[in-house]
Amino acid sequence: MALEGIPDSVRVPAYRRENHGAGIVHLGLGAFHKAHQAAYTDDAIEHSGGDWRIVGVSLRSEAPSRELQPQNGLYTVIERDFSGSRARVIGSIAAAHCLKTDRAAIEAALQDPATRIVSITVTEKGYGLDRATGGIAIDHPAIAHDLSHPAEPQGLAGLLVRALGQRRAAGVPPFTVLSCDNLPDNGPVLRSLLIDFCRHAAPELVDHITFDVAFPATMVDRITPAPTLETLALASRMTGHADEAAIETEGFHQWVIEDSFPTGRPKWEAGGAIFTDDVRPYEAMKLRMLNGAHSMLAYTGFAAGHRYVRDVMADPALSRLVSRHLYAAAATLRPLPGVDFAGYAAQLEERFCNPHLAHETYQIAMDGSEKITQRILAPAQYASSKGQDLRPFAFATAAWMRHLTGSTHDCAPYEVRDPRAKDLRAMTRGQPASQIVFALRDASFVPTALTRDDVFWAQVEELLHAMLTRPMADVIAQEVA
Ligand code: CS2
Repeated sequence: MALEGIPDSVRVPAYRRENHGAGIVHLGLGAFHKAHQAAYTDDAIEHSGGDWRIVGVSLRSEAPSRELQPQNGLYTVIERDFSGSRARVIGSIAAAHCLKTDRAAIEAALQDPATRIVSITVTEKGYGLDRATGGIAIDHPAIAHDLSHPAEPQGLAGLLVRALGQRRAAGVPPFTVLSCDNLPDNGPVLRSLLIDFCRHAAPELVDHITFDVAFPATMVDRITPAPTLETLALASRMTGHADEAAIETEGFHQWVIEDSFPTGRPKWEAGGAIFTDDVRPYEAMKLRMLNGAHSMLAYTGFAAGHRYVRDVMADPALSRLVSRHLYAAAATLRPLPGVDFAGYAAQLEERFCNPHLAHETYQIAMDGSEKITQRILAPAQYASSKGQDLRPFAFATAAWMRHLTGSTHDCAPYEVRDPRAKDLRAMTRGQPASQIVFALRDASFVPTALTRDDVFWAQVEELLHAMLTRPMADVIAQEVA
């Protein structure tokens, strides 16, 4: 991958990369970061300059740095939607490291006064959050490791706390911590998590993190499937270069950010980012409508034999369930000035139908125990408190539980990918619906008020019984009849 010889049809950075230093360390160098924050940062540098390039860090996998390093950080983003495919080469990544192999370089970047922002996409399970307390989950592997090995952290909390402590000791102002994961109130949640981590590991930093470090909240959105060999082949056809790090994504992108950056930030508005005082209503809308419908259609669609989201949307009965879910989720939201939820729902349905995105239901079905609370159970609890229709949420919850059994209606086994997979499979495999609901309704990720709603759990049990005893297609057909 190089910028020479790229056809005019492909957009390339209109700035000299070497003239712009790094100002951001990003933790979680996956496809989503490459499609989202790195593209916004590319726009910002192109538009307004600045030393804002990104040092990308992967905490576990060696693949991202192995792919990006030989390409000098360059890679292709292919945007695909109804209007066709467009390729763009992103120049904002200055370096790519893996914590396993490049710890010294990563620590140096985190301590560098030039680093003013540390942004994060480590997915929900990367935080080590105890949902019931808002503090650290002591049994989370990275949290447990980092508490006992503070000088060699492997996880998010350990790395951030160590770096913030070292900066403070050296008299370097703290960086701004920018969570870009699909968690409600992601900035404040991460701040509370780090404060709790410090109480155990570094009590002298509690006040510093409480009062001196900014944790702006964000809502991030861009549907980005895991890249495949076809993605790489398409990138090479479009750019004329081999590209091991290419990704594909949709044309749509959205970023709503709380404007709290004491040490400055790139001009992300150039890429369309919206700055606001209160991200929460946007986050709730996105998590409950987009991600909630995504989870529902992933569990249901996977069980019905649909590999991709676009196949789900081509199934008339299932796509009606998607509409029903979006409508019910919208009813749990506070009005958001300037946003029409019906229009947002229609736009989501169109995005889910994108014929060029191969977004696997199995991918979205991953890590359900980390997603189900904010996507399905929190809106269900709201609907329950207002006497609203609970059925769509009960349906989604039952479909998730059905997924946890790890076996299709035809008894084909599949892997349940979830940090709690072992326990969840043990609770569900071979059990009747009543037993599964009994075991899961009091789990730590179920909002307390919802655990008491017998009507909701009776609906979940009835639907789960149907899903365990009949083909999913029949259950869906009956549900929309
Ligand atoms: C998806 C999200 O995999 C999932 O759980 O729901 O990754 C979704 O595609 C993004 O949040 C879209 O912005």
